[in-house]
Amino acid sequence: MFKNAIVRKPARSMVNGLTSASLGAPNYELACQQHADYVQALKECGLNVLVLPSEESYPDSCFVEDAALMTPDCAILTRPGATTRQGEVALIEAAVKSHYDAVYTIQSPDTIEAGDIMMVGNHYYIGLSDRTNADGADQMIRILEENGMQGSVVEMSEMLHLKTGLSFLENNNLLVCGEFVSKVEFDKFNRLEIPMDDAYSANSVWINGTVLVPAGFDSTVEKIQALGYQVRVVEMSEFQKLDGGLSCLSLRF
Ligand code: CIR
Repeated sequence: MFKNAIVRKPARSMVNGLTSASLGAPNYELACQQHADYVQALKECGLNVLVLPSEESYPDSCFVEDAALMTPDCAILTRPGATTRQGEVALIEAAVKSHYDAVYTIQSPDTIEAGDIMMVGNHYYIGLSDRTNADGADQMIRILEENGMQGSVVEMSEMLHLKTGLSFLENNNLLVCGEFVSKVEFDKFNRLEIPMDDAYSANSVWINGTVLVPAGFDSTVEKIQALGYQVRVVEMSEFQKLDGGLSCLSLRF
């Protein structure tokens, strides 16, 4: 069960955020409304939500998930592979330290973004993406092992982050999309395949028995409900324009 979440309000500068999508610039006012509803959804799932102020110097800073990994035993501040995002780590450090005694930091020059890390119980799958390199993953795995957890790497070549195309919904259920559909690493899971047309909804988030799903993906909602989960739909259009999914907007622990 998760008890807490940390989020950061979007900055007006989000219009200059990194993206590979061709969906146009986000509308800031609408993004703020969607963000407020996202916070409401986290609260409905029983979380205490710490809402950090917007940070204009960092257009992607609302995507807090990438700057830290929160485990039950310790937190690890990352070192993003996107150089324009590296300063986000210092910005979130105090909030992370306010919740954890043990806080580690990934050291330069290695890089890792926590959007590439999927927690499955005590095990952490780490995608080797354009943002996360093998040395960054090794550092992370060493820290996890020192703290009684394990990690393993997943080769990837198409998606932005590991969790862009994968979501663990607990009870062995895993949403899989695109390059992850046929990966042997995930054979042991009950895989729910998300077709490429619905790829954005492969980033859904399990929180205490409820699954947050982005609006507009009815067939994903039906698949998840058929497994017995409650679903809470969240409008995400303005964050999708920046390649940001539901998981990216919060740290949950
Ligand atoms: C970026 O490209 O870094 C942001 N525009 C989106 C980050 C999405 N984060 C995530 O998937 N964990």
